Amino acid sequence: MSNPAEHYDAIVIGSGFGGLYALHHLRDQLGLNVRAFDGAGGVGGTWWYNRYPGARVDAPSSPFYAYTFSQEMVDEWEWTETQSGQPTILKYLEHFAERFDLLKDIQFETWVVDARYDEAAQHWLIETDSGQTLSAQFLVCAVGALFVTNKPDYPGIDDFAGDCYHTGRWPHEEVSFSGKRVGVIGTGSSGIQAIPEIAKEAEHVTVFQRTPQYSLPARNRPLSKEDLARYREEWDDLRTSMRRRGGWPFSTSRLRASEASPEERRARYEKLWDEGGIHLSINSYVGVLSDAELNDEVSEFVRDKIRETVTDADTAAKLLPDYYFGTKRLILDNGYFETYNRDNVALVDLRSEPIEAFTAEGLRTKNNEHEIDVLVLATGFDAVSGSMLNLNPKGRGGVSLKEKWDDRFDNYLGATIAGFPNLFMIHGPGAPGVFFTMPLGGELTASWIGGCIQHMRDAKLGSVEASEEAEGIWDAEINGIANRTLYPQTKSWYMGANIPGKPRQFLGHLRGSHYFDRLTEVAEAGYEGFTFEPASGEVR
Ligand code: N01
Repeated sequence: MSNPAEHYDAIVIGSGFGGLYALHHLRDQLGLNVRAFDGAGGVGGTWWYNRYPGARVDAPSSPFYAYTFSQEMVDEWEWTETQSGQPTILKYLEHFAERFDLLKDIQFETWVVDARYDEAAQHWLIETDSGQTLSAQFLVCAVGALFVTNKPDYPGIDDFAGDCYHTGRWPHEEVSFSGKRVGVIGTGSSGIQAIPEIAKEAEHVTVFQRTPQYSLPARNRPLSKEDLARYREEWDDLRTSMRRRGGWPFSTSRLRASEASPEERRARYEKLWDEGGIHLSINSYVGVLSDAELNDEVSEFVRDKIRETVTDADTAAKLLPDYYFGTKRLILDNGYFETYNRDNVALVDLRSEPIEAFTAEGLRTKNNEHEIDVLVLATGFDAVSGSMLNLNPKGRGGVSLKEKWDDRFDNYLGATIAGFPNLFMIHGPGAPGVFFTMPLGGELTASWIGGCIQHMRDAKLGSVEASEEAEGIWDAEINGIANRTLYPQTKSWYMGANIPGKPRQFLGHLRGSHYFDRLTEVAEAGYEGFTFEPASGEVR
């Protein structure tokens, strides 16, 4: 790498919720000289890429899936639905970038293709695909927990001659399904949101399902002016409540299932089902995600709903999930199960009828040929670790992240990695990520990173690095939490189980509020678990 012409205090990679806030915080609140890069053509991260039909936030209410730090932003942005669609969220992020004058410091359509730590200079050297070289003392990786797409490697898939779209890389121009026979592979959050919309337009849709899913009615509705006004008025308290209650300002149930009769429990599940959203999960009874017997009861309740909704009994049977409720990402849908009552929708259960091969005209399963014009891959992501490995920074001694994370995604606090000084991650492995509100999680993490940088500036320190011992303790802590639940018993992207050959490790922190308390405690204990080096020269 040639000598960098430009030096910054910090380089931020990514301009989604986390990266944009990191740029704002480090530049405008700490006064650092910051440059940001994004390979996309605009801000938005996940919301820039995932523009498939039906893409919509699955948060309980849009005002809480937003930045929380600025009362002015809360006051001026008019959310109109409880669960906003992708175009609205993208507009919101564009508005944020303009309002805080961030665009001038973000270089779009630019991929960081190399990042190496220079131990002597105590800074990172960055190379972009446009041939620029830059340096920065700190590298903030806001590269997205759900960015690297997972494309199935079925024999002949590249021979398919029709159009093929991945939900995570949806084209920016209009995609028309009118008069088309569409095949959709994948029934996670993306597939379940897209299928009802595609079915409204296409001549025929065949859904290829590997694992049936628990999906709850989203019950998206207009957000009343009164609710919005109340949120604005109570914003400070709501924000505190979000921070304390796992990302959302709602209380979770303290009711004990053992103190209610089966009839009372059933009535409660019905009420929560009618309310929609994630209420069945958080507001039924204590322990739904850790008590197998209680979970079985809620699972069966949802299966009954599927049986009631889907008129064809064979199709309904194929749609019944058989793992613990909530241990794969719970999905909020807008008429997903009802879609199977349409004449133009068919379901193929890949567990009994696997895909054998693709042809130019479609695909062949064990028992059938399926001719299709368009293939939609809603097959998810190499989640959380994938985007960091895609960047593959090289730390001390030139050791790459791919080498370090060969068999385990060791890190400290989901935000730092031993051997990679002055590098920070937002939503890294072991951070709460999707188990907390992503925008607030990004804000809190970026603020913690800013605090660490400020601490170093005040003390004239050149580098900060997590210790391997701290990584071990952290690993035990997050897995200890996960192992007290039913999550590890299910094959999911949370466990890395959706990607062949990926190490199996729980990729999130299940107690988001506790996690952010831990970040504070670590800082207050003088950044326990980190080692600092004095600045080797003038900190540039
Ligand atoms: O991806 P997924 P996603 N052959 O991994 C199947 C967030 N999100 O893009 O379950 C056949 O959940 C796979 O099957 P299985 C949210 O956090 C949020 O839908 O692994 N099928 C599964 O059905 C979510 O969890 C929002 O057996 C294959 C599907 O593809 C995360 O993103 C919206 C296959 C992938 O589901 C990822 O969701 C959308 C193969 N070879 C997403 N490989 C909102 O907030 C995979 N599958 C709005």
